[in-house]
Amino acid sequence: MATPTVALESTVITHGLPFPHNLAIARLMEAEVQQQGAIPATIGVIAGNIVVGLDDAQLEQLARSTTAHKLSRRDLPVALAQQWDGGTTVAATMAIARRAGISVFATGGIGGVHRGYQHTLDISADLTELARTPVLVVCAGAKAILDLPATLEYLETQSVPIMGYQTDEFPAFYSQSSGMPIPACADSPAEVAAIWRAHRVLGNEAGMLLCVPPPAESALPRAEVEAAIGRALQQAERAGVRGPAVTPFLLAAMAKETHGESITTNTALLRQNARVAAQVAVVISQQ
Ligand code: PSU
Ligand code: MN
Repeated sequence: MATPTVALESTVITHGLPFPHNLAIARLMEAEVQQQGAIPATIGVIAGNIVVGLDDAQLEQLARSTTAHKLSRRDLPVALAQQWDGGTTVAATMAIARRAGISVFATGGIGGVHRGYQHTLDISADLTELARTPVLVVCAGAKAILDLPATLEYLETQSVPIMGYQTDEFPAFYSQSSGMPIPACADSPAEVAAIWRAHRVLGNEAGMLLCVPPPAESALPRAEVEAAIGRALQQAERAGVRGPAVTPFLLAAMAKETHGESITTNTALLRQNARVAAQVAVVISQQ
């Protein structure tokens, strides 16, 4: 029996949430995984070394750092050669997890197709990674700041299976529903594990998405979130933010616009996703 292990990303620590929330949530996610009898492996880069399973001092170092880089998959070669510290995105974490033999990964919201992509061509490398790297990603959907219908279309084109966890609707990260259906629903960790197993038996090399809605008690109403996103997007436009800076800028703007409520929601869903991922990893390890 393989040891159940859950990969965790670190861009959410370096660029997704402010200190000290980021450090607290990194520790809470690890604890959730452990409580289910699985091993947490938070992945990041320290002084040019890829670390699979950051220790507590390394977690704190990244959480406090104001100079750590946001590392997507394409940034890893430079980070290694030039001895950077950095938080790995979903894309980079998936690629590293696969090499380490870890097939289950928990995050908050994946990156996706940005609103206005017709003009910017801004499509997260998380999506291309999902198309080619067989890792099961447990998330609360894609971040609501994105173009969710376009993100779903992209995943369909790339043949990435997507399931709702006890829901048949695509969650909208801060809110439980987006109004968009997803084609499959899994009701238990065992059901998720069975679908994952079939995916791999078929020889599919894509990743797979398990979408868990944020916990009801901390989810935000969609109308309120949409209004805040509108204001956050305007601020990004005015500030001329482009490229990898867009997502961190919008997440920070959302925290301000919701008076910190988005951080509470983000924390709750990250914990929940870590727990569900660990439950699935335990079943997979018994197969
Ligand atoms: N989800 C969160 N907070 C985050 C991110 C996701 O709740 O900070 C990060 C992830 O690491 C994701 C990245 O891979 O944002 C996407 O960035 P981009 O849109 O630039 O690809
Ligand atoms: Mn981008």
